[in-house]
Amino acid sequence: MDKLSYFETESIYALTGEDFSRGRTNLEVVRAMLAGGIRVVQYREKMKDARSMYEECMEIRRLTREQGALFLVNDHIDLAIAVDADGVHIGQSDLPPAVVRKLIGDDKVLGLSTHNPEEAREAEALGCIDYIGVGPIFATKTKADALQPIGYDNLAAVRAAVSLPIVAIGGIKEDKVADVLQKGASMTAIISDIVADDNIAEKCRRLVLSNKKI
Ligand code: 3NM
Repeated sequence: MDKLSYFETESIYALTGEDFSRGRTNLEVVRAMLAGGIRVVQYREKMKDARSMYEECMEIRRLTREQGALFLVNDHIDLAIAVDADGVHIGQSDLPPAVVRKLIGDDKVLGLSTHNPEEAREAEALGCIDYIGVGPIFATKTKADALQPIGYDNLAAVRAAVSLPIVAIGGIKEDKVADVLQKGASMTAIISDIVADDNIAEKCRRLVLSNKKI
C-alpha cells in the first residue's frame, strides 16, 4: 500500500508511551494495538539508550510489516533509517525538515509538529513534508512541555490554511475522536487513552470500528 494512503483510510494514529502503559512494555502495547486493528503506529521514546530503542524498533518493524501497518519513529532519524521504518516525525526544534528529507530519502513519510496556522503554512511551503501534527487540541499530562491547548477553532483554522493531511494530537479521548475528525483532522493521534487502558486491544478495536472512514 502507498504510504500516504494510510492518511485517507485510517482514523487512529497510535503512539507508544511506556511511562503511561502501567507496567506493560512498548512491545506488549504495540502487539495489542495491532491485534486491535491499529494500522498506524509511532514509536515515541524519550528515555532509553540507542541499543534498547533499536531492539524494540526492529521487533516493531517486523510486527507492523506482518500486519501491513505504517511504522513511524519519533525524533530519531538514525533509528528510523536503521530499522527501515516507513518514516519519521520531527518537531520544530529538530534538524531542519529539508535536511531530514535528504537523510531519509524520498520514499519515507516525513511528519512535522505544528501548533498554529503560521507554522502549518510554513511546513507546507517547505514542500518536503507529508503531514503535519497539530496540537495540543486539549490539555494533556503526557507531554511535559506541551503548549496551551489550541481547541477546535484553531484546528479548523489550520485546516483552512493548508491542504496537507493533519494528525491532531493532545488529550484526545475516545469520546472526542469523531468530533476532532469532523473538525478537519485526517487522523487522531492518541497516547494515554490507549496505552493506559485495561484492555488495549479491545480499546483499539472500538476506536477503529466506531471511526471507520471506508
Ligand atoms: N505532542 P495524549 S501533545 C506527544 O502538542 C504529544 O505536539 C503534542 O498524548 C503536541 O494522547 C502530545 O496522552 C501528547 O494526550 C499526547
